[in-house]
Amino acid sequence: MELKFAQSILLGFGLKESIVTIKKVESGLINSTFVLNSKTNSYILQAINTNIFPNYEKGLENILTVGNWLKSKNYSYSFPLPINGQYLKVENEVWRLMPYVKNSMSYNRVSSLNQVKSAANCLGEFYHHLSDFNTEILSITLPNFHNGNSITKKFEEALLNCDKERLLLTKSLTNEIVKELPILKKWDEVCNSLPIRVVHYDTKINNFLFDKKTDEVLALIDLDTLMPGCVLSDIGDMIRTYSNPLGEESKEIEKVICNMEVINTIIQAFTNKAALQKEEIENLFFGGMAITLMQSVRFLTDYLNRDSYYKTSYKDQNLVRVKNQWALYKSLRNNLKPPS
Ligand code: GN1
Ligand code: MG
Repeated sequence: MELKFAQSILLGFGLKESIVTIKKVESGLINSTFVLNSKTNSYILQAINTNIFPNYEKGLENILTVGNWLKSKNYSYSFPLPINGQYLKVENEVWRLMPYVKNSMSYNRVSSLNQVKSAANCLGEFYHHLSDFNTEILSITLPNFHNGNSITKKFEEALLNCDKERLLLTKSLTNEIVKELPILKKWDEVCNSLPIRVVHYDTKINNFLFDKKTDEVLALIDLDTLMPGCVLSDIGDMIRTYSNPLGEESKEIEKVICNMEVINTIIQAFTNKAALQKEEIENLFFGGMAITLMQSVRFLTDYLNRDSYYKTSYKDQNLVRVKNQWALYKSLRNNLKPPS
């Protein structure tokens, strides 16, 4: 990104500081993210992928409504809101600017149980403060986002219409994954039987910001998917990403084995803070397993569709992601029993 362009966006948000440096943030598979530094302040500038988030205006309303609620509840973490409560449209692109959370950093994989506990505490407090929030005032900005049936259908369509070379290359893996699809059906049944809550829907490890000095969580960020849903989506994505010792991009597939100590820590810390119902607690393990399978199917669908959804930086990256998630799923399945 050119300095001149970033400067004009900043001005569009009414800020007259001079930008000194711009750094592209490489994590995140959907939006494009940059850190802007002026002499006195730092900002996060993001271009929203409007193909994937066509309802971004409603999404912004969700973010502001939940942000204001949490402010009134003394939530102990940062919840960085878009500056001016607005997005800026420039030549068909939609931009938002946010304050940079000072002294923060993120991880793609876990390196201590303290990080796990700190993140689960943060999510637990989020659920605690939002337990009496009326979810009906939020918009469903991504209909069927974690719906097992809809994800299965998209996968089956891809199997019919996809790149035949890629299909051939993934034949045995695809067959194995197809055999597990009933788990996604079970997922829908379980989720439909649980209370509707405010769900972040993207609680993967690199969406938690940690304090560079203390290694405690400062914020849970990336709020485009904030909408009504079921707690298993969030605890499931935490289990999926925190229990994976190497992170979702690792090519060392044989080393991708879930860490049960991490999973038990997540569940214990989370349930200590968030007052959940018995049926929710009973299904937290299952949530991790089902979300990991769902992510295997989503990456495989995108691989078959020639990488049209997730950003990739090398050939067959989505296939590596599928293999990684599938290995994690199998190790979870060995440890966790789906509900009967
Ligand atoms: C996407 O944008 P990002 O990287 O935070 C995806 C998540 C997946 C994740 C996998 C809207 O999240 O659902 O779990 O990639 N977001 C959307 O890394 O599809
Ligand atoms: Mg996201």
